[in-house]
Amino acid sequence: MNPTYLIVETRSEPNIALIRLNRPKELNALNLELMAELRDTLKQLDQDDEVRAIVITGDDRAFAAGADIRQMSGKGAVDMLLIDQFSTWDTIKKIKKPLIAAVSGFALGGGNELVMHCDLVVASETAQFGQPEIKLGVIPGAGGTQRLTRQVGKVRAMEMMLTGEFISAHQALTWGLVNKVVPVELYLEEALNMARQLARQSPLAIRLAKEAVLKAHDTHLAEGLEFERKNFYLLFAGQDQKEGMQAFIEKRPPNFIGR
Ligand code: DAK
Repeated sequence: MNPTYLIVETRSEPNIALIRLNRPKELNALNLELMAELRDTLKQLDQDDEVRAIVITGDDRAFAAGADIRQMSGKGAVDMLLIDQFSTWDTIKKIKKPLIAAVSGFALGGGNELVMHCDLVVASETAQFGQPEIKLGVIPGAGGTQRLTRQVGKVRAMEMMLTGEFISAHQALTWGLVNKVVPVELYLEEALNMARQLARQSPLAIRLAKEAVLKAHDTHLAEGLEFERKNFYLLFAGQDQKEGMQAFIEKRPPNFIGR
């Protein structure tokens, strides 16, 4: 497999794989093709006995600025249903090896949801986290309403999802979204250090520990996700989603009408 939108390094260090999201001009926006490559790469690494920990990163300017708005803007509810991106995210959710996010710059929308699919998070001091979907006339679609609320609590999740404002790396640390904040020159190295530490442990114990922590975190999550999915599709049947996304593309403020 030769990915177009990822750079995958498995050979530079024993037992550690590094995946770089690689659409720098689009701030690593997660188009369908990138997500498919990420899913397939993670599945492959999960089956590789040599790999014991996986680091996912972007670049200094952006981890990922969310799903690709241009690709999504013209879609209707039925298109979204047929594309069924949820199965891709479900596969990522089921990866057994530990995933470490090394985040610098923007981690927004689906980008922040991807961070929340990881098990440990190292942020640079320049990282910004947000769920700005509300500004596009939609809501998070990859589990954000459920996972963010579990991680930071109701009022903080409400603040992020209803205002769409970003939070800083230090705020994310205080709110429990990230493990560590380090200077921008160090975030990747720090994430790799964490990966090295995990790679020294028993892979089986790591796998079962991850599974058990996720069990505590995810109980009743399935029901919440179903609920979020229905609401997400519903918004693609309306006009505000079209307006919100078109306004972004045309670089103008949206005019929402509530229909
Ligand atoms: N999609 C497409 N292009 C994007 C993008 C995005 N999300 N974010 C940035 N870009 C592009 C910009 O359009 C611009 O392209 P050009 O105009 O140069 O061609 C380029 O990246 C650089 O961006 P800016 O010029 O805007 O850079 P600034 O530094 O001024 O601003 C920004 C950076 C991150 C504040 C701004 O770009 C921004 O607000 N971006 C959008 C952030 C956003 O709204 N993200 C949420 C997207 S919705 C699902 C799973 C997941 C999702 C949905 C469904 N299922 C499983 C069904 C997720 C949804 C989302 O994430």
